[in-house]
Amino acid sequence: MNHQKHRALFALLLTVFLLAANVFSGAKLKVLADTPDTPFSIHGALKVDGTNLVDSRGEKFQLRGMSTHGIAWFPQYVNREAFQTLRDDWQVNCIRLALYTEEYNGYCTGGNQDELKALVKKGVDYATELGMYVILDWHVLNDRDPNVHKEDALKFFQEMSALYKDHANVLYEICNEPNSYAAWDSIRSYGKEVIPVIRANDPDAVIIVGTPTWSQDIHQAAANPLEYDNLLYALHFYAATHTDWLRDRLKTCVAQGLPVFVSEFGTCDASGNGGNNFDQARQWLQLLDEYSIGYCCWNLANKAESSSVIVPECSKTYGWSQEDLSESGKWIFEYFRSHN
Ligand code: IDC
Repeated sequence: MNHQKHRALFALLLTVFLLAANVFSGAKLKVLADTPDTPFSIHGALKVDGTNLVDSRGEKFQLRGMSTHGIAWFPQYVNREAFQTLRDDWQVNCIRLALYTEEYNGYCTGGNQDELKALVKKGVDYATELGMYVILDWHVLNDRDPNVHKEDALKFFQEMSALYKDHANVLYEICNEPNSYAAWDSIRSYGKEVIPVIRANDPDAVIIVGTPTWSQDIHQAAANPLEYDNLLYALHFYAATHTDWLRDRLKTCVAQGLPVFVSEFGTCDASGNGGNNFDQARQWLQLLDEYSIGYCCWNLANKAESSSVIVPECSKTYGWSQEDLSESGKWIFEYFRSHN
């Protein structure tokens, strides 16, 4: 037998062996990653245990990732090479796909829903192929109260959870940042409608719930949490705006038993475009590391704003080098890499 045939036979036997190993171990063959050592192949399905997110072995697990900007505005960064750059160079394990609901071309305000969903699906496919975790972020912001577009949310999450019920690397974030008049009661009642729709398809899904005042009022959720398991409550910070007082709130809520996830943070101020405060950002991330709380950085785009990690002059959509990164980009790149 020649060399090529040998190799083909070996590959075939290996595939049969791996499939059999999966079947006999009773493991659900959820995601086929392209290389054996990916975040997902190592950590598998996640779940919430007390205040911790844990991996399939029950060990504390921290999601660390980048959030896209609004995918309607910056679709070019939803590409496989970008995610691979983030996984391999930046050493992150998670991508958050931000789907604005209300802003210009938002999903519920004139955006092409089919195209936006196709983009979300591409994002999930790439993350899945690369063995990364991926968060579907229903990016409530200008709509303030998630109930404003509840019907669309129910349809979106019904469709996505049916599609991804076997993808244990997919997490659902049901309302980015309720704000102004949107009280916890109102968010809670929205959760009581949306969560069961997801869980009917995907009973074990980890679901992230936004909290009042741009996802800062986690204490309101702690006082009256939703009665489901596998939930994480969102706390967002922007380092030049939110400091000790919000970190103290985090400590108090965790002590009360609330599972928290920082699905979005910035090193700058809350406008997304002020000066960076790296000293505060470091204090935040060190605290989150100490608590094993995960976080995603805002944002993967080259918009002319300080929270964008790529400089406006750079049109590369992957494989960025240091000079392609903004000040915040360089800082967070270093922070992510310092973990390995
Ligand atoms: C900002 C973007 C900005 C965009 C604006 C739209 O950075 O380019 O024009 O949204 O309203 C959040 C939000 C997030 C914001 C970000 C910065 O979740 O959508 O992005 N921010 O303002 N919460 C606190 C800050």
